[in-house]
Amino acid sequence: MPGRARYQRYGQPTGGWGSVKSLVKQAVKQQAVSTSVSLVRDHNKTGGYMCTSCAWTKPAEPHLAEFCENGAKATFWDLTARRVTPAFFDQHRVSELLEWSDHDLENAGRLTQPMRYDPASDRYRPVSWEEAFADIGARLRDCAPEGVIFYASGRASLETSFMYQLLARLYGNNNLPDSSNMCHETTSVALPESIGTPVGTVLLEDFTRTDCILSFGQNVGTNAPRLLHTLQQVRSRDVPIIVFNPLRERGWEEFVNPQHPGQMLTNSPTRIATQYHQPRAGGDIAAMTGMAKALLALDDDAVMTGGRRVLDMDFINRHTQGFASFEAMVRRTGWQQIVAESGLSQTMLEEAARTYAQAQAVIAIYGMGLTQHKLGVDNVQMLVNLLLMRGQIGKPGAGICPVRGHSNVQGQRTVGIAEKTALVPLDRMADLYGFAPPREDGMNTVEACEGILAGTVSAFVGLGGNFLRAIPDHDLMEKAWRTLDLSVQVATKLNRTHLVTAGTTYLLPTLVRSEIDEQASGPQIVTMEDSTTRIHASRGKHKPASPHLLSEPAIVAGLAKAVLPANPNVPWDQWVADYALVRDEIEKCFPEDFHSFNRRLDIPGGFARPVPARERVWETDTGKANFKLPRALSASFDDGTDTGIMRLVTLRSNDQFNTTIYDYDDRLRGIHGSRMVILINREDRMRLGLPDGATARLTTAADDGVRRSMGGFQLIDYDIPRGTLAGYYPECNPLIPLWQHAEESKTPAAKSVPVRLTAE
Ligand SMILES: Nc1nc2c(c(=O)[nH]1)N[C@H]1C(S)=C(S)[C@@H](COP(=O)(O)OP(=O)(O)OC[C@H]3O[C@@H](n4cnc5c(=O)[nH]c(N)nc54)[C@H](O)[C@@H]3O)O[C@H]1N2
Ligand SMILES: Nc1nc2c(c(=O)[nH]1)N[C@H]1C(S)=C(S)[C@@H](COP(=O)(O)OP(=O)(O)OC[C@H]3O[C@@H](n4cnc5c(=O)[nH]c(N)nc54)[C@H](O)[C@@H]3O)O[C@H]1N2
Ligand SMILES: [Mo]
Repeated sequence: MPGRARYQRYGQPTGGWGSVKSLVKQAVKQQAVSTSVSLVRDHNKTGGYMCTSCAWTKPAEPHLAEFCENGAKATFWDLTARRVTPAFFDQHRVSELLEWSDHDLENAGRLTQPMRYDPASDRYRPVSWEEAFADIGARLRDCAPEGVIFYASGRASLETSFMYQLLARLYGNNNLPDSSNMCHETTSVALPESIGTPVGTVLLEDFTRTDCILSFGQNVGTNAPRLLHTLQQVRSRDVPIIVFNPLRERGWEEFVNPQHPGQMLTNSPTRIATQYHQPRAGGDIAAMTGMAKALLALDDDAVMTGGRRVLDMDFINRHTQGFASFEAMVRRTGWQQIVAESGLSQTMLEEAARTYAQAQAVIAIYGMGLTQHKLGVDNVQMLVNLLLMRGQIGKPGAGICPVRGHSNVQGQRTVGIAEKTALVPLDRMADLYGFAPPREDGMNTVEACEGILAGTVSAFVGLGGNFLRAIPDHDLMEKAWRTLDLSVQVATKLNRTHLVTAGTTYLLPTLVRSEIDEQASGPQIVTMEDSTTRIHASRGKHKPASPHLLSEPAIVAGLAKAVLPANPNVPWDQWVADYALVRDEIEKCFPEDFHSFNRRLDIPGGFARPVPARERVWETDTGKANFKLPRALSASFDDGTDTGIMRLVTLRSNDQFNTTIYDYDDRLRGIHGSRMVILINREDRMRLGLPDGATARLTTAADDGVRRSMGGFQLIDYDIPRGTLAGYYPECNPLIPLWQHAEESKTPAAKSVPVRLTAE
């Protein structure tokens, strides 16, 4: 059990021996050391399985070992020898398990059998698959379809996801929220308006051609560490990398490649960021406006002196719309305001702009630091504006690069897991499967939560994930969850969402991706889409954790057959027997993306879906790339007038994957032993009159009549801008009001929660 946190700044580079030590510790803890050989042979390799951790792309020519510290941890965590059997549930009542931490619950091991909650004994009891499906089917048939949610966390394969969305639509709704709603939904709303595509434009090969990288609000060392291999190569060409992040994240500072014996022996790191700017949380629109202003000034000089233009006027004139009003807005905005909102000096922003202006091919990388704000959409569109000024989209070595989260979160959207009907080829599905698909938009994550709170949702089916821990307003949501009639959770490990029980609650355990998925036609292949739109095949290699597990496609089919009338156009059993048939259906529904799907499975490095913006074809309302005006300079909910309000950033540690907590070491930030910490600028702490290491309470500054307050946080003096605080997700989620989400995308604003800090 964690106690007090110890903090000592981590002076070592990312990767290196620290990384090796950390993953060996996990391998031993999970009794999964024997899987290490396969890790080298099969992980992210053609013919092997694709990592379940992040969505970063897998190269055509992999490294000898194509994995990172955190991918290896995720794999050990999946292939652990520990088991949660029916005997475990005999020993532990659900009310007892509710006291366990997120770490301890998942650390208990892999679920082995389908279970149903028995309220009389307060225990989960084993149930046969037949009985579970039949009962769930009968209950769902009794529900009004519009009150049932089909949630998906972004891990399930393209095959499972396709079947799952079809199940929801045949059942009668488009209630298909997914983890993307809490994540890069902001990207999916912002990019189509700007450049006519919901996904990034950059491919891995662009990194070999780029001569400048901008990075905003993404923590590469922890959340997409294999990207560091690429960045290291980029840096070996002396390419500048400009980072904007309130925290100095080690991954952006220095990296020693554990797969590079020379570097390991000498411990001589590669410096990654060449400029590191620390804006305040929510200060990026202002920072980017400052860079745009500096670019205009450099361009004015060039025009005056007859030098080389900084703006790409040819691109702007031929390919974009809205530049004049964008330019006017930037010229109108004063430096004083920019500096105040961003927390960065004019000199710093001019320096960043000068480096950007000198480059010919620029990639902009970003993550949750941009998407999880009130004006998250404006954040992303502002970054696109910066690129458009210099024609940096749709040419080799350049483009916009959102780094996605879950390993198939982007792909789930591609094959129809979407609550928005406009994103799905419903007419084609109607023809293919002979039914009338529901035409009304379904609920996204926030709307599903609102429905649960309002009592209009009666049942929740979760294909993976830990919904109740991942969403905002935990306390309100847990209470409301108990009023659901039915909760069905398809999962690999036990988590808190499984323990907050509904009228009827089922736990349906499934295979992990690295396990062999044997069906009637033999071992199966599944596919997923990475952050750069490349589709990869994955073949499990390990013996399943239990003989009772079903694959995700088999579970979806089992539910579908139990709830839906038979339909000769949807042969669920045949699909489960041979997933190649599901890929044929995906190809029929999405022919542009998936032509010759089964024949392209093993292209090294995957095959890329077409992205029109890569070819400078802009599928927007204007037929051009649109400059979009930000609505304000601050992306946050608080307007900065009350100095008592600080902005809380909620973060992932180096020892977690979302709500899965591997351990209590955030090595790269130097924090060990506890996650109940708040990182604070020393001056802020002194201003509040609090001693170093004091225990503090955070209270959300929102006047909606709900008190959201948490104590027991240990303060740590940290290199963080004044007015910005940082704490861990999901521990801090009770502080986030459900209604504080990004406008338009409804992504919860987890990166600048307005809070007040007091002593305890
Ligand atoms: N090992 C591991 N890998 C993961 C995950 C994991 O939990 N563990 N999660 C996966 C998922 S689902 C996702 S979505 C991704 C998430 O990966 P990231 O996008 O990296 O998300 P976060 O860790 O939430 O934080 C991002 C960074 O944004 C910075 N930041 C916060 N506020 C601001 C701001 O206002 N402006 C700027 N410029 N920066 C800001 C934070 O300091 C932090 O470094 O990673 C995926 N990969
Ligand atoms: N405050 C705050 N809140 C956030 C965020 C934040 O940065 N700050 N980030 C948000 C983001 S970006 C995301 S993506 C969400 C994540 O939200 P989710 O995707 O819902 O949560 P995870 O923690 O990834 O889910 C972990 C559970 O998934 C199950 N699981 C693991 N592998 C598999 C599998 O292969 N199949 C199945 N069926 N189940 C599996 C296990 O039972 C495990 O307990 O959280 C969001 N919430
Ligand atoms: Mo995510």
